[in-house]
Amino acid sequence: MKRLLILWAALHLSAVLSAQNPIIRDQYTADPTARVFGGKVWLYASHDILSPVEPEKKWFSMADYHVFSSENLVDWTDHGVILRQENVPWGKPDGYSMWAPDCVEKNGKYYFVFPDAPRNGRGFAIGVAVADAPDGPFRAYEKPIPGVWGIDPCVLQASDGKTYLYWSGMGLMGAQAKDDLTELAGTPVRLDENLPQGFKEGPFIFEREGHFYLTYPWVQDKTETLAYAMSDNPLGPYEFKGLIMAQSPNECWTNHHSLVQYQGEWYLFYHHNDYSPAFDKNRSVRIDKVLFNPDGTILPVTPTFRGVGITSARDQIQIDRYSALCHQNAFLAFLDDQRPFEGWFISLVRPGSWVRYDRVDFGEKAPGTLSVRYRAAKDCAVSVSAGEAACRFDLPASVSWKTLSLPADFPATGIQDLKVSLEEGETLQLDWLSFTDTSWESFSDSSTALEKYLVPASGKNASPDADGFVRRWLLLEPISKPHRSNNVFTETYLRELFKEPYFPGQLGEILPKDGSRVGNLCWHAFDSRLFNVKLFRFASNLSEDRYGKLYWMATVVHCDREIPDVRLSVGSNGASMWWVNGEEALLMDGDRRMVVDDCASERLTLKKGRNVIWGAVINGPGLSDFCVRFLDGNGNPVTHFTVSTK
Ligand code: FUB
Repeated sequence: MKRLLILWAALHLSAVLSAQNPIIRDQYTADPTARVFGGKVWLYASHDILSPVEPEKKWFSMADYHVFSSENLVDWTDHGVILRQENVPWGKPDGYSMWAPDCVEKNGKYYFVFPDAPRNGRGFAIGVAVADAPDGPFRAYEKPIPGVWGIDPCVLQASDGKTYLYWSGMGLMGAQAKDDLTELAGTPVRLDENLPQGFKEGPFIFEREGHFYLTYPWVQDKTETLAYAMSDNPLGPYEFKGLIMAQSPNECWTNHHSLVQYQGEWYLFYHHNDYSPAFDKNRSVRIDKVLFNPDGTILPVTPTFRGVGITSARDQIQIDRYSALCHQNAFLAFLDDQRPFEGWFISLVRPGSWVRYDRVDFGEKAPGTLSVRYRAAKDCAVSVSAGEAACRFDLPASVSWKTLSLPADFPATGIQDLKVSLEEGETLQLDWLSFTDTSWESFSDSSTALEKYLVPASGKNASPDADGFVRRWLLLEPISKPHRSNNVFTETYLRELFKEPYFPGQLGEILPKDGSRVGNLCWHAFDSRLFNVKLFRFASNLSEDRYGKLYWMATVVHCDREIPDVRLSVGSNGASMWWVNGEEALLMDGDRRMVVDDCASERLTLKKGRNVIWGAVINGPGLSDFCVRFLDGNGNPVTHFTVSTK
C-alpha cells in the first residue's frame, strides 16, 4: 500500500480525493476522531467491513484501523493500516471488535487508544499503541489499561496540564490518566448521571475558551442524535445544553463524532451509512462546519452532502454531493447499485427542478467551455447560474452516459454558488459538470475539437472496421510523465513503468466503468472516428498540457467461437505495451511513429467469449496515437468479433 501511495503521490494524485461527503470513498469508515498534528488534520476512524466470519450476522465488524490525513480537508491521503487485531497482544486475534479509537500526542510520542475484545474474558477492554509518528508504526502495549472496561475512548489533554480518559462503560466514565496512558491516575467518575437519560456511547470531550464540552451520541427518540453538555471542570458536573445534530431521517442507528479546530474554523466529523443504505453498520465519515454562539453554546449542525472546502470550477463538480436540492422533483441515486463507491447522480425530474452546489472557485478568468456528463431519454435544456453569470444549454437526448462540451458564455469569476435548473425536458440525470478555459471558438474551429476524433461510446457492441481496427476503447485520462525526450523508453524502463500499480483492477478481467475515477482522473469509453485512436487530441481536450503523458487503455473483444492462430498487430506513437487476457503480448520500445502493423505479437488464440485487451502508451514530446487489430495466419485482418468496454 505504501508503495502505491508513493507512486500516486508522484503522479500528483492523492490516494483518495474528495471535496464532499463522504470524504473517504473507497472503503467504509466510522467513528471519526480528528486531531491536528504538525499542521495537518489526522483522521483516526473505525474501519467497517462485512463480517468475514459471520456474514449472516448483521453486526459491527472491524479487523484493523487506517489513518488518513489532509492539509485542506478536501484531499485525503490514506496512510494504510496502522494496527491490526492480530497485533494486539491482549486482544482476540479474530474478535473483529476494533471499535471507535482516539489518538493524542505527548512529547513526540503518539498514543493511539482503542477498544478491542480481550483474548480472555468478555466485553471490551481499552488498550494503547505507541508510535513516533501519527501514521505509525504503532506498537500495542502488552496489556490493556487496568480497570477500564468499555468502548469508545477519548483523551483530553486539558489546559491544567493533566490528561483525562473518557469512555463508555457502566455509563459515561471519566478519570484522570497518566500521560502515557499506561494506567489511570485517579478514580473513575460517572458523568451522565445528571444528564437526560439516553446516553449510549461515543463520548468526545474538548476544551474551548475556558469551557469543557462533553459531547456524545444521545438517543432521544429512535436513533442517535449528537448532544452536548458544558462544564468548567474536565470531570464535571456537566450541564446539558441540547443537540449538535438531530437524528438522521433514514435511520442509521449510530452516529459518532469529534470536533476539531483547524486553521481558525471548527469542524464536526461524524458518520452516516451513505454507501450502505441497506446495512447501517457499514458507515462513512463526513465533515461539516460548526459555529459557536458568543456564550460558547454550539449552533446545531445540519448534515450536508456538500461538506466543506472549495471546489475548483475546472475540476469535475460532483453535483450529486449538493448543498441544496429541490426536493419535490429531484432525487439522488447510485450510478451502480452494485458498486456504491462509484458514487451517485442527480435526477432533475421536471422543468423547474434544480440542484445547488456551493463554493465553486471560478478563479480570475471566466471559463469558455462547460462539460457535462449526463443522460436523458429526451432532449433537455438547462440553465446554469453562478453569481451574476447565467447561461442556458441544450442537451440532446442520450440513453447512455455522455460527456458533452458546450460553449459557455459565462462571465463567472471568484467563488460562487452554482445552480443547475431543468428548463425543458424531463428526468435529466447529471453526474458532473466541469468548466474549462478553452474558448469555444478555438475549441470548435481548430483541429482540437475532440468530437472530430473520439465520441462517447454508445449502443450495443461495436464491430471492428473493415480493416479490422478496434475502435472502441476505454481510456484513462493521461497521467503526467514529463519526459523531454523519447530516448528513455528502453525495454527495462518500460517494464518497470508499466509494472507499477496505477489503479485497482489493472490488467484484470473486469474493466473500470466509464466515468469511474482514479484519483482525479476519469475513465472514458470512446469510439474512435479514425482507425487510429488520437490520444493527443484526448489530452488536448482536457488541458493545454498534452506532452509527456502516460495513457492506459482497455477493451473487450467478444468472439462467438475460438479464433486460433492470430497476432495482435499494433502501431503506436510512442512506446507501448499490450496484454491479451492477462498475458503480455507486445512490448514496443524506443521513439516510435505510428505505423500500421508496426509490431505483431506471437501467435495467440482468442477465446470464445470475452477477451480482455489492455494497453499502455507513453510519449514525451510529440503527438500520441495508436492502432490495434488482429491479423490471421495469412496476414489478413480478423473482423468476425465485436467490441465493448464491459
Ligand atoms: O463502531 C462501533 C460502535 O458504533 C462505536 O464504538 C459506537 O460509538 C458506534 O458508532
